[in-house]
Amino acid sequence: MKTKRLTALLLVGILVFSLTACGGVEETAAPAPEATPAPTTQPTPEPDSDSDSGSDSETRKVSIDFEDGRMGFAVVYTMPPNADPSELDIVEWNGSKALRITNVAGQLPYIAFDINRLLGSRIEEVTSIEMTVGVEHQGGFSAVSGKLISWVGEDLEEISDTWSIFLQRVNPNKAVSTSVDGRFVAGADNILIFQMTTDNGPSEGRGHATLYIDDISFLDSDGNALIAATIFDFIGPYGFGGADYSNLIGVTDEVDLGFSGKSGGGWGQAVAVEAIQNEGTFDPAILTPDCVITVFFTSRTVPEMILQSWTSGAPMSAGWAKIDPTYVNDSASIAQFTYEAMVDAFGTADFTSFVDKFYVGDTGTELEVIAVKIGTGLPDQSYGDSN
Ligand SMILES: [Ca+2]
Repeated sequence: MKTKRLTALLLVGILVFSLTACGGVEETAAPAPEATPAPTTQPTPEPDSDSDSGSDSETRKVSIDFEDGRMGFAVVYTMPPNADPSELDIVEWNGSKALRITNVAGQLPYIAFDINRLLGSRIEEVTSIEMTVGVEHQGGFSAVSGKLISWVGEDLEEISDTWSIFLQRVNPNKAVSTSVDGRFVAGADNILIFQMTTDNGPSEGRGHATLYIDDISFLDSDGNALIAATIFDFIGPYGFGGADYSNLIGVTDEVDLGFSGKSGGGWGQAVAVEAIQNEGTFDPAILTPDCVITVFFTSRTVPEMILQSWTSGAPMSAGWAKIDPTYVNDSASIAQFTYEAMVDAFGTADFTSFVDKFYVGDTGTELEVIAVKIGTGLPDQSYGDSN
């Protein structure tokens, strides 16, 4: 496995060398024995003239090697319903320091990296990302796989590439994202998320995976790794709140309605579900006294809930009842809509007769609804304690 890593690094070196020395002539050169990636002997006329002189003129291969012990730029993302509240630390692994992800609740880890602060304005030069990923189970090897997800551009569009460790002899393996190619925008809170999506460990009796990440490379178009400023702590995009349950009331007997979706801003609807009387899956009978609908979302503005009616005799003349959330957490990633607010806006408590369609819509900026849950409100408790 060490040889594999070495070969990969050598290949990168050779590619960089052939690009700079031969002006872009590609060749599938066999890894020459101990080919020292000759520090450019001739003054190569570099096409990009304004790259930093001096400090990083030598070919870099790794942006983050964890040898400085810093990991504040990475956090565990716990908002998705299947997210594991994993623990992160830095340990000796495979001959050097690496980031360790220890499973806590048997769910799937999502680790977010603040690539915006790590790279600053040079984030826009990133054409691909690579990292070394290893897995450990109790009593043997089990396969794992996942995704490298990036939120790119001004609108934090989500794009992803898959990674896997299917065989013991390729553990560790490389996780690579090439779809990020030039799509990061500086200052737009773009982030990178490492996610595990499958873990064969539990079904093979080996428990949950412990994962290791090392040697993260943010590569530019020349194949050079950009310097990462590991001193900055993770801040992330507005609404990237994870388990921030501030301001929210408790909810008991909560169920996930299974609704999710995205809207592109401009008062669009991320979730639109017809009522069961219209062959849809939304049952208006669940809107009972004291119910609270809790919406988990990502957006720069707080979403609204809409109840629509086109049944004759409906109380609201407009046909739409727009409901603002009664409670929103500090990081604006979770909103709660109370029964009272629904009745107020809809004009009647007779939802079963009149609700034809249920929506969660944006209020002018792009919205992703991650989950919609309903349960009975416990105003005297906080959401974190009741769940
Ligand atoms: Ca290391």
